Formats: sequence, C-alpha cells, structure tokens
Amino acid sequence: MVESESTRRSVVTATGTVALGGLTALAGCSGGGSGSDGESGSDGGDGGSGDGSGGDPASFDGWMDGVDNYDGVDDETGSSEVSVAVGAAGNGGNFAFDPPAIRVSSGTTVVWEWTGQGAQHNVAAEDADFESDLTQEEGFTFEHTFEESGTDRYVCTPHRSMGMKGAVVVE
Ligand SMILES: [Cu+2]
Repeated sequence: MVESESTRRSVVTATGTVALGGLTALAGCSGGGSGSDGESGSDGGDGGSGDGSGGDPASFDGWMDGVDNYDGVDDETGSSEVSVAVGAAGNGGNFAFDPPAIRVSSGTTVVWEWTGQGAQHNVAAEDADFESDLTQEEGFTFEHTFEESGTDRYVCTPHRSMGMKGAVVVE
C-alpha cells in the first residue's frame, strides 16, 4: 500500500525526465555518463520528507486542510480519463481545483482544464513529477497519466497558500 522509497523514486525518474525539460534532465539524461547519479538520488529524498503518512487518502496528512471545496475523495476508479477544472470556484474566488481530490486506477490520464477564471494558474506536483505551464487561457489543458500506485499531491504554485491544492490517489 504505502510505496517504498525506491518505487516513488522510479516514478520521479521515469516521468520527471519527460515532463521537465531542464531540471531532471540534467541529472538523468546524460546518456552513458551516469557519473552524477548520486545527485538524482538526493532529489528523491526531498519529496520523501512528507511521506510518513502519505498513504492515507482520507486525510492526506493534513494536505487538504484549508482547501475549502474539499469534500472527500471523488472515486473515479475505472475511468481511463478524468477531468479536473483549474480555476474553479473556491478558496475565496476562482482559486480551486474541482474536484480537488480524486481516486483513480493506475493507467488513468488526468486532464486538467483551465476555466480562464481567477488568475494565471498552473498544476505542479509536489515531487516535481509533472508541471504545467502557468496560464489563464480558458480551455487550456494539461494531462498526466498516473502509472504507479500511491498518492500524488499537487498545487497551483502562485495560489498554494490560498488553498489551491489537489491530490490524486492512484490504485
Ligand atoms: Cu491558481
């Protein structure tokens, strides 16, 4: 149930390399020269600090505290694609993800769709596994396919402190 460190790290490595042109590529993408592999290992430790009770989808270890449109986890297991609105009503304006927390089956693609409301938003994983552009364009979409089971937490970087946070529980 709770993923081992090594499993989480492999997710970061596998998809982070694709999603983030710069950061992760520096450590992992240098072809044959794996001399700097130790660097990417310590990256994984960063995200690991909050992992203690990360497996509990009910509370998310307090992650969803202050997310005012959070009303439990939407069960979307069995769907191959799930939509989440970015810039939905909540958190004192249009500063919410809707639904903020979903449960999906592994292999599910989550498609975030910008409402164009509020301000510029993005979708950024806590562990840097994925990150969208920062935009206010209505109809803009960003997607990520969740292959590994576990809990992925994400934020809108500029509105994180307002409660613009979300979570995807992958079974
Ligand atoms: Cu935002």
